[in-house]
Amino acid sequence: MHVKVLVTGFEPFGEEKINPSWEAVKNLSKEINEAEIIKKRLPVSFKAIKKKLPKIIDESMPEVIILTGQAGGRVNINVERVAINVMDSKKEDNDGYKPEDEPIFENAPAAYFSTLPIRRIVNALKHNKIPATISNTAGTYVCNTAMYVALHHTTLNGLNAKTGFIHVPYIPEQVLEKTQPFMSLEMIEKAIEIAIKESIKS
Ligand code: PCA
Repeated sequence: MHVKVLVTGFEPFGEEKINPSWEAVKNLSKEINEAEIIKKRLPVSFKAIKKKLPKIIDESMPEVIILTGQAGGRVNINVERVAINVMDSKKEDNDGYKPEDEPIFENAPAAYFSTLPIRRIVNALKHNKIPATISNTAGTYVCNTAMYVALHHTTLNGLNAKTGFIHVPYIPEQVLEKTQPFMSLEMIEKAIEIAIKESIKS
């Protein structure tokens, strides 16, 4: 069977000119281990994510959904375990919206666990000498919202898609003027490719 994998990265936000998640995703092959790779760039906007991401999922009907985003300051690949039903931000998103203690959806579950094989992905990354860890918080900014929206949508609609989120560190060109951890773009690309390969295994 022809497996489809939806892989997303984000547009830049804050002071940054680029977002390493999209830089890595856009360079992925169109086909990995015979799976079709569908790549999409997402807006850093709480409201746009709630509107657009379910549509993107319905249009592509993937078997696997891997969302990726930048986590400036994190030192390695973070495979997220959980998304929580909260939007809370100290900085405005790219639409100028700054929620405080707001639920993503009213009367919806407090949290969803990733349905990707997160432990297997981290082990495979380490096996390939890529520093990686399971992360127990995707934050409360737009990335957590994207992960929650995707899991809520697949759950409510009974879609059979393994779904989760991977945060990536800055790449070197972003840290020339700040003392922050980084990882090469090539290593991030390889990490996402490995995560895809592990996720399409049954
Ligand atoms: N990182 C942000 C949003 C977009 C991105 O790449 C986050 O961690 O929420």
